[in-house]
Amino acid sequence: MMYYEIIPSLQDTISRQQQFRGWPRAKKKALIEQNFHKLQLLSQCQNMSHSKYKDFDSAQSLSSSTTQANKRNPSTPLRIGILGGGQLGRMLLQAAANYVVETYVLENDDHCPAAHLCHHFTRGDIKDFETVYQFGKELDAVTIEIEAVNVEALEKLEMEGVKIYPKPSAIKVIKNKIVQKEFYQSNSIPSPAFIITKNINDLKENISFLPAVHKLAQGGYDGRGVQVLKNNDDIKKAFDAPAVLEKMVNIKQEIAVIVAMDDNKGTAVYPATETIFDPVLNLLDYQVSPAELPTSVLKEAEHIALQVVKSFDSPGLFAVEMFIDNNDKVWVNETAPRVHNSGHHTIEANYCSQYDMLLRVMLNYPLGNTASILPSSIVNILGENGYSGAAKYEGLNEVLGIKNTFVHLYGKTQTKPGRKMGHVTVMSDDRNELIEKVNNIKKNLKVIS
Ligand code: AIR
Repeated sequence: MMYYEIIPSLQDTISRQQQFRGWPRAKKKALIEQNFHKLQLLSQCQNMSHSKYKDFDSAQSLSSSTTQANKRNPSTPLRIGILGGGQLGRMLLQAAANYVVETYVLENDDHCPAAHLCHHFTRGDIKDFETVYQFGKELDAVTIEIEAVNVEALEKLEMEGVKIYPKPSAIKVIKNKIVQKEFYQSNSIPSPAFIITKNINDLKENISFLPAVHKLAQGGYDGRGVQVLKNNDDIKKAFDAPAVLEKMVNIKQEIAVIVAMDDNKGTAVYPATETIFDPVLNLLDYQVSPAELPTSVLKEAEHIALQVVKSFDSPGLFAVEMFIDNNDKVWVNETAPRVHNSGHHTIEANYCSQYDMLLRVMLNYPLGNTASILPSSIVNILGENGYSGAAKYEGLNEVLGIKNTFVHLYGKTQTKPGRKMGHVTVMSDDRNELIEKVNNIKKNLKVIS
């Protein structure tokens, strides 16, 4: 084949060149992949170098039958973007340092916990279409560390060939609690009964549904956007915006199961974690892992968590939060489409951490071993009540003196009551000793200003 068969006219080439300039990296990469043999022939006829496209991994592999994993040259850094730069992004970057990756973070605060751990930091709004699109268009893969992101931009990036973990379709469902509840319903996933309230009047008309939990459809996290409504007196706490009113379940135990799914639908499930929530702040106080529950309950929880992730039909890492009621029935509370607070212990206490696992998924490597090495607990270090301002830590010496204790401070410069400032992992094969240590850590470690 002669080169003029590929490029019919010079004029056409020039206009195509201009057109390509505006294309995202992933789209150019896909075009090269599709036309690799033609490009190779062209290069042979013209004796030109491959330098223009040699940094595209797939251009270095000739076989179209090899898998994506094999096609990727492991020496070429995968450009990974993270939407959000909080503690979850920070811990993901800590794990990313072990791989051949080039990391990019988008967050609107350049002093955020992840800012100085990535190769490239972009200050910008993760909720803004254009900002997210421009950030992602030169990347190979993008993940999220918080749900409040612009999904439409992720959808466009996905269409143009950027790999998004998890798929925007899953983020879209999870991001809106009304849609998430409807999704469980339509996929026969057991989740507490609910009604939708569009505003406060809707809620007042459904008082007979109380006691219930009122969850804001969009934007809530870390206890924000959730209110327990027991009776009429609690109406003042309810949201005057689209929300889910979820029937209260008699909870014996709350647990979370983390599941990773790779591009070929292979899955890895972590042992369940018992999560203990702060009743006032509505956020994780501490957790114990692996959960000590009857085998049949654990099996059921694992089965349901897998059912949830398979229904989302998306590669990535998910944390499925569940309730066990007084009759040992398992209910899905909600799912996070990302690395999760209930999985921090996996950094030290499991063979493969949740962060390492997500990177394996994104890099197309085999999934890791989820087994626990030793039973563990994590205690969330929350900003102390009554203190706001530049963060100061008290009691680090005492806590680090406890055997098998690992401190993670998130580097947030400003503390405020209830803000997640860090966590401590403690490991022991004696469960009573674990709880004793948890109480010790809670008593000693304080974040004040
Ligand atoms: N996060 C995301 N969803 C739930 C939680 N906890 C993490 C993410 C996010 C950070 O909390 O890492 O970036 C935001 O924390 P803060 O304290 O800045 O509100």
